[in-house]
Amino acid sequence: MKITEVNITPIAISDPPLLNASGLHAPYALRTIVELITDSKVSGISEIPGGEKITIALGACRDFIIGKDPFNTTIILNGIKDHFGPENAFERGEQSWDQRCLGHILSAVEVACFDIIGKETNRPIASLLGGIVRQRVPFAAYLFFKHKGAGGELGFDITDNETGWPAVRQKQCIEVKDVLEQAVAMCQEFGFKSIKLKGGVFPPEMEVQALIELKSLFGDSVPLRFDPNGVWSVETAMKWSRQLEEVLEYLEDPVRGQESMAKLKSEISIPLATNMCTTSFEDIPSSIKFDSEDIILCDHHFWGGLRASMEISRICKTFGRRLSMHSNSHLGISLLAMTHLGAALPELPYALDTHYPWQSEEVIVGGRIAFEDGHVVVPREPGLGAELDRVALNKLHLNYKLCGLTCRDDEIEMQRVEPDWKFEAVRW
Ligand code: GKR
Ligand code: MG
Repeated sequence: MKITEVNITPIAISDPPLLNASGLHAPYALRTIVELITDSKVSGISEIPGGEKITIALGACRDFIIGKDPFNTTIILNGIKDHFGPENAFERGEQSWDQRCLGHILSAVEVACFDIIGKETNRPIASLLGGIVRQRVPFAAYLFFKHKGAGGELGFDITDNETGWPAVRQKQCIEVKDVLEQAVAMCQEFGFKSIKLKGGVFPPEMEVQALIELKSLFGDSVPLRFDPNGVWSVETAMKWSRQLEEVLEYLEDPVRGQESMAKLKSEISIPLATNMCTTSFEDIPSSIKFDSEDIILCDHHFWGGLRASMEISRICKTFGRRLSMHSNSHLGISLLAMTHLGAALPELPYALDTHYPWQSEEVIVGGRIAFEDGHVVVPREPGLGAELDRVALNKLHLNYKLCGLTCRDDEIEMQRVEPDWKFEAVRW
């Protein structure tokens, strides 16, 4: 079997004006859909963060993919790694999201190959990762401070007369009471049993107050996490963490860098998690040396694929860390890949992050994926368990061409609303 076609389609999906330490989400989030087609006409698909840089880099990989057997994934990925050379941790950048390219590309190619292998062997991807350990994978409610709107061309996708999550999703969220309303609506709609609040937007006292009120509203049965994306100083984090000791399940990237995380970790009892300071295999030796976190937030899009994520899970176990999962704005192909990984991981101590409820479109046949009591049911169909909806793909590709965005830049978007706003790596 040989891969004969590589189709790379950049798309733009509606994204609400969510706030984070890097600024404001633009009306569209950029994703890239990759499709590999074999000489026997089997198609394998994947989804990764998008933009011009990714599209160009993926295009440069065609020669390492065309003519190769998708079952020889390691050989294909090694060719790509050799071509690009190593990416260092510095290239991740200071923003809340990972700005590297190589991990994304490896993940795109690997997931699409696995989709093909699954179809050829009549097995779901989770089976190829060691088997289905759990039939349903739990996800968490991911709360955001935000401006009014749902993103996209119109800015809104329903009238103000709606109620429940469809209405709350479009509402402004800038006060503690709004956070509580958003949490209730999202948990009621999707059945989530864990909550994460994205912080780093307002001064710590306000965000900590929101967490304390969430805790008293939901009680101990709904674990809470909080993520200010590294914009607190160590002193600020020491001060405010004390108030969160009985409130949080874990605290995600309160401060920047492994050494600062380690300093904080030695002083407080809340478990610390990261998707900012230990973000690749190269970071593991210094993570162990400094003892910088308790939990690594893996993301197959950034760590180089599903098998790499299984490896990080083993490393976590070896070095006394636990694994949780990170997300960015995404559609169903990514959600399904995360679900297969979640189904196959030997241990899954935490519900996975997902931005999916904030999105409204889909690119797979059958439309939006349903959450069942806060879980996604692991597909039993071969491969990922989804096929491309080509009409939707064309429409979202047209969005990409028309929206004028070539990369994510939350600072520029924020400056459209607050012209003097500037990104600061450490703000409080
Ligand atoms: O979507 O604004 C966002 C998040 O801040 C995202 O960029 C982060 O990568 O969710 C992510 C995180 O856990 O840091
Ligand atoms: Mg994070």
